[in-house]
Amino acid sequence: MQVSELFKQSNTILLDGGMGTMLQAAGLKLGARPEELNITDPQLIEGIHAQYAAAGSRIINANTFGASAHKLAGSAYSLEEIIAAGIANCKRACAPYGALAALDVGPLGELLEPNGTLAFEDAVEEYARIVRAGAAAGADLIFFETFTDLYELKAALLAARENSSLPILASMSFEAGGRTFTGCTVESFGVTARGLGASAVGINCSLGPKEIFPMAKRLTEAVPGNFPVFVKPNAGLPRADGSGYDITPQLFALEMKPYRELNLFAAGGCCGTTPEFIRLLNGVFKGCVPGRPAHAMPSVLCTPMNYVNVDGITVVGERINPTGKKRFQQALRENDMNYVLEQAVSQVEAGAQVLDVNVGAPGVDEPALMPQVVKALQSVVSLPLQLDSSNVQALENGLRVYNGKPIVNSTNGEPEKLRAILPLCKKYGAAVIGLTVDGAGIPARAEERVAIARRIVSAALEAGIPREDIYIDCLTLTASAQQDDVLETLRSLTMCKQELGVRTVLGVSNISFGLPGRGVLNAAFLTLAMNAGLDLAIMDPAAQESQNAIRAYQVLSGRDRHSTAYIAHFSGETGMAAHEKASSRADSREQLMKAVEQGLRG
Ligand code: THG
Repeated sequence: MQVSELFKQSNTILLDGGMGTMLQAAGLKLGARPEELNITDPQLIEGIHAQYAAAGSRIINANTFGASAHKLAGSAYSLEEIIAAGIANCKRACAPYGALAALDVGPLGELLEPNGTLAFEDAVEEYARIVRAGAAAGADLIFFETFTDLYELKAALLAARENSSLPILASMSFEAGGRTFTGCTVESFGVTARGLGASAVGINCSLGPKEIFPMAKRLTEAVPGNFPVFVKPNAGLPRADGSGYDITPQLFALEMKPYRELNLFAAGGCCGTTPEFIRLLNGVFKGCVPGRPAHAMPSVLCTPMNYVNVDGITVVGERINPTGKKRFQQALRENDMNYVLEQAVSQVEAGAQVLDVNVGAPGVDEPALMPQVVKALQSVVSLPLQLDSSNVQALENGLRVYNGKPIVNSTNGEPEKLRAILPLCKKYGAAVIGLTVDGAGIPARAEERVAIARRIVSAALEAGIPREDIYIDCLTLTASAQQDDVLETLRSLTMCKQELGVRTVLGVSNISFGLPGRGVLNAAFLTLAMNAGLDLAIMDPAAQESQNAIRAYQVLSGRDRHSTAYIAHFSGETGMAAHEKASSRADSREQLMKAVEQGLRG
């Protein structure tokens, strides 16, 4: 098979099975570095690869899983020597069968910040070294597997994209509850890895086919129908006596049958599986066609633990923004993260679903501060972030360290802006907001704003950003100064949604500048905007009139079925219930502030 044909197969292809299992059977001592065998016993390694190729594996993973600088510390061989030998062994075994040789890459064996001490850019550099060695040795593709930290996978994916043009298969390991050891969900993995340029996403290790199946199904639903998905389950669960895994090749094949309906790109085995397991999969996947029907893709923003499906009104907290606030500007100049984190925590409590992050102020080194603030926020709150900056370098620095899929609030319809921002959003897998303003200012009429939106949308699509990740802001003007434009903004919003099929966003509070009773106007405008099709509302989440407008709208639009959320909220506002609610809010506030302190220390 040619690499260029990898994703054009008409049948689900087979991956290989366990390497460790085979090496132990061949007498490898526990504690020995299996990767050194690439040099000390190449025939043994080539022979195992060849057994898999003969069993039908079309992609064979080289014996390079643990070839990281940290894990090889003290070895007589360099990382480059071990990888070169590993790829060479694998290629020799693949050649007679036309199989592809993958550079197999696992976690580095060091914990990344903030859980450990390895800095993100150092992790990128370690992976870059591995990728360069694999590419130089002639690997056909890169296989990242058994990751449990999404942040580490991001470092690996960036390194792969920046140092090779090889296809990348990315696979994480999940516990029975559908989260990795560090808490990452299947959906956050699928969405984030796809955004960062993985060619295929998969699940391997930890569990057997039966346990992995529901997670694999979720993974297929989190990515487009034509996006390749694969699995490599273990041979069941480890036996209690430590004597290996609990299912036979036959039972493994039986448990793999349901996967046919997921129309996977590829399937194989992990710990405990042998060539016999793979051989029996030929029958299981015979005639199984990869790729599922297209399904409407949700607009998703996420962090490892939190997945926001922007379907209907979503609240973006606006308060991490120093504009016009002396105290906030001073905090940023003094690098007072605690101040920023308090703004974050209070907005989480008030019900924000996404947080806008703007750290631009006079005397602030925005490119240096943005990533610091993003990291500090992500160590304390799990909400997705909206990176808000007109400084392209600040934006890239923030995007680089962000863990998950963010949204960028930075561009308008000016061509040079679009040229700078859209490739960044594409590279880092971010959604993007485009404002309907260009060099000539904000057009008064809806048709002209839609014309700018149309240019933004086609530039974004051309840059490779999927339509569901494109958000248009038709711009809230002030009712006091531009009364006739209020309804024009909403008319253009509806047109953008209907004609361009994109999501919409508005900063709500602009509407009321210069008028009294601002909360009333904000809430009324928000209601009109929701009815016009608003998806993201940038607002103060603590503004009760606006939050109540959302609660009411969810009832009136039929989204809050049987008014359940509405009733729960308002019945809690009376008598003892209100008192208890207030004190439980105080408790959770205390917990959050503790987390803030820990986040700062850690
Ligand atoms: N569209 C997009 N992005 C935006 C806006 C928009 N970003 C900036 C702004 N508009 C939305 N963000 C804020 C942030 C803070 C405040 C208002 C909007 C704010 N306002 C106080 C007020 O309304 O009185 C003033 C400061 C205070 O004292 O609290 O804080 O439209 N895409």
